[in-house]
Amino acid sequence: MEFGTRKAVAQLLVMQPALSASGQKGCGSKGGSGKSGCGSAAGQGDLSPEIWEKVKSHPCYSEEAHHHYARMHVAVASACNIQCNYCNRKYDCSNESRPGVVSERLTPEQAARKVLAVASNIPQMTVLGIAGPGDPLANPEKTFKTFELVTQTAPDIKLCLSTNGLMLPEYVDRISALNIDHVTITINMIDPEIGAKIYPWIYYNKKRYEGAEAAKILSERQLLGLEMLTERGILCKVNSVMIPGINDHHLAEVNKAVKSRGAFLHNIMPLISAPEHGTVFGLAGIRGPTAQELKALQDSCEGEMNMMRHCRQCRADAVGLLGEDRSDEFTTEKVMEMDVHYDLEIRQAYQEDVERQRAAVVAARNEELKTLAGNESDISILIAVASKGGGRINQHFGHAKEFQVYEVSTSGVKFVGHRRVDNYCQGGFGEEESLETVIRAINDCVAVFISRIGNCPREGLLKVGIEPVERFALEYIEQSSLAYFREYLERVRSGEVEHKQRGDADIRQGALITT
Ligand code: CLF
Ligand code: SF4
Repeated sequence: MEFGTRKAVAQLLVMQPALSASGQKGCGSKGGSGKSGCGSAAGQGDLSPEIWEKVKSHPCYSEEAHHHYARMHVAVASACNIQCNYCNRKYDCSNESRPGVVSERLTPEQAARKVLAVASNIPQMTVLGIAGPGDPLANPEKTFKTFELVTQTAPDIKLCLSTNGLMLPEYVDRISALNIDHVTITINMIDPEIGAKIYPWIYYNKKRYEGAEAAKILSERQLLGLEMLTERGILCKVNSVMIPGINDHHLAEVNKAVKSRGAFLHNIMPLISAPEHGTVFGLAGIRGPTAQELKALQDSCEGEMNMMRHCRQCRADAVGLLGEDRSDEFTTEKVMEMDVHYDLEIRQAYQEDVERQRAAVVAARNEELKTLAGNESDISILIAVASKGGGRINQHFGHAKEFQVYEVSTSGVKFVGHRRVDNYCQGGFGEEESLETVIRAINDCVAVFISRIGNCPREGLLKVGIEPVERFALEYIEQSSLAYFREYLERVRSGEVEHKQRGDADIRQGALITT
């Protein structure tokens, strides 16, 4: 490699604090109906080399990858052919992210240029997704044209598509021919009576259908499309929105149905619902699930197949690591003025460094795990972590806009979700109200790991029994969680700490969404 290239990589590493903090951190299953290393299980596990190659740098298909690799969406698909009661695509606010919400709609040409601009500036951006703001397959020409243009100019970028599935069977061959090897289908029901409560209408074959008839057609098309894709070896993820009182008890059946048709991953997401969103569910007062309700459903389905728990329900124009949104840096106006230098060599060199960092995270975690050997206990705890990425505890309490939540027990450590919050530090001052929302969001955790925290929030957290922990600042999350857990068990055994079941926690309504 030329010196100039090495220098460029070094500069990029300096520019990306999330990845460069001195060192370094899958989802997976077989394409068929199997289950293997997902959640925070690291590395290839029992995945075939072919599948591993597809998932290892996809931030949605691998939990481990999401700490290191970014995705971007381009909002080229405006129209939709169905109506979901949790969606209102008229809403457009950059502080608010729900299905279909975007700031700008792009032509395929604008989108392709934006992809190049992002790829040049964010070398860990490995995936281009088209996820809206409507349905990509209700806008097939714009969607496929965008993918074609990107394949020609940035061949190392993985292509990803997210659809409601209504038109999927028609386009499976085109998807396959374009090497789009990741497809998400949102499947919220397999029972048309339940579907009628979620979908007021669909528009199919130039005709509008309503009620259970509409839901029946949609469900048949979704399941047929899923089968056709998996037969062709395309990795499929199924997203399901958990809607308390409507499909929450039905999603276990959906899980079985999609598993039997070869889905790779199931992502059960919380309904995001508030009256100000103007959605049917929001206006009707249908609430989203609590953190414990969501986790219980995900846990119950986990025995059946791999569950995705790190979804950030992103906007249809999101850019960056999951959990961050850098779309403001890449508006059409800014992209048109940017000097774009797409350099495959720089990108590959950067990603090789990421892989080294990632291997170091896994090695540190495995070493720490050994120290728990022989420590049998029924206790498991949740720990909240402030992280900017790279698998490290590298964020100040007051700057965190989300906390990642890990479950730790003597069997190991796994990522179980994230909680979005209003950041505590507003213009240099802490906000009492924000502290309350943070506490409600991580109320089920025994500790919060941060790089730093001020005295006021520290005292507020201690008062409600959440221990703020700074001593692992800049260390690896999983290794530190296991070390803390070992000490916690010792404190419980010595009587210093009484282990109690903690209460439930809120999932913030008004958080991110798309696929
Ligand atoms: Fe985008 Fe979706 Fe592809 Fe990922 S998002 S099209 S699979 S690249 Fe990912 Fe965002 Fe969750 Fe979607 S975190 S909403 S699951
Ligand atoms: Fe269409 Fe997606 Fe909105 Fe449903 S959530 S109405 S599929 S854009």
